Amino acid sequence: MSHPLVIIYEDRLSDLVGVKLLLASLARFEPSWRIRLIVPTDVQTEFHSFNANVAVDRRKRHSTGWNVKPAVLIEALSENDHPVLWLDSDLLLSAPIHGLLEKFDSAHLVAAEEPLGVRNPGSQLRTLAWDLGSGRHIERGLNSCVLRVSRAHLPLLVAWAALLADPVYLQAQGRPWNERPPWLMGDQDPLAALLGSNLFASIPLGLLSQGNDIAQCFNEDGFSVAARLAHAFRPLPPIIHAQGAVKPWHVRSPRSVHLELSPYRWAAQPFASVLPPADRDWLNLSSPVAKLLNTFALGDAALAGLAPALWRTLVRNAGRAVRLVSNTGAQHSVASSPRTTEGSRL
Ligand SMILES: [Mn+2]
Repeated sequence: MSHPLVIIYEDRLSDLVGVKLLLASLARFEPSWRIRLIVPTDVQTEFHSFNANVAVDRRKRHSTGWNVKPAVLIEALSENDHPVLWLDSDLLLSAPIHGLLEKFDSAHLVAAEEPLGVRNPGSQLRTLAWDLGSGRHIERGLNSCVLRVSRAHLPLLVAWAALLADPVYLQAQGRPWNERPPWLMGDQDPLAALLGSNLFASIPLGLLSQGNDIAQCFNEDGFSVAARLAHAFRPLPPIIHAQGAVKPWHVRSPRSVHLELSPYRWAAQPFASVLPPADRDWLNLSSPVAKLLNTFALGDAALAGLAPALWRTLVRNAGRAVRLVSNTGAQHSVASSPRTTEGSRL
């Protein structure tokens, strides 16, 4: 398969740190890949200095943020019959990834798995909530931080763009996270709905495995306890994702310990020189707790954050058990009283 055209998009000036690091890591590990960097801002950064293969596109698109994904993929596929690879700007490579992608032929849509702990994973709930006929159930949560597509996927991408323009979806995007239903959280939920539907169930899916292929650094345990133990004193997964609204380079005081100890910070170290000195503070540990945990872990990228990951996993599982018990209680009381209301649509 030919090299993919990489697409990176960022419209937030405060997050160009991630873009620079991703470009530098691509230059090191995938030096022959062409890159289209879409930055609809008037920032004057010389992106070529981080990666000679980058073509900068400053045009504004109709959508912004992650909702731009299908539109810019369709654009690139219409120009040329080559595979196109979307990479979130909060990704970083720690090794070459062409071998990972070449495991899947061009009929496959390649995406990443969500971290294990996310609530309500799987496509079925999303497919049904969007009123699409179910064609298959994809059990693992789907994360669209990496997406490799080809022209075979154009009808899917057109349908995805339509769902991302749906007023119900757009309205939900304006609400806080905890008020959005699982099928309207972000761009990847309508995509999972479509891939699980009978319209697109025949598209073979190549999922990059969380923990092995990609470290999903989401909260404390997105890069899980098991994955951290498996990578102890070994190289990190080849793709590192600084997943979530707060990024390791967002300098806030006090910083969360897990952000200080994010494997992303380790993976960023070799590329520190692409950042101006004022943007490098976050690359140093600052809190006594982070320094202590790092010392105990002998400076290992996977192990330094093990204690916070373990803590978060325990708390999450305890919360799940409590919800299970209280739901069972609620079901008992509903069963013993006359039904007065219709169940809501999912
Ligand atoms: Mn991301």
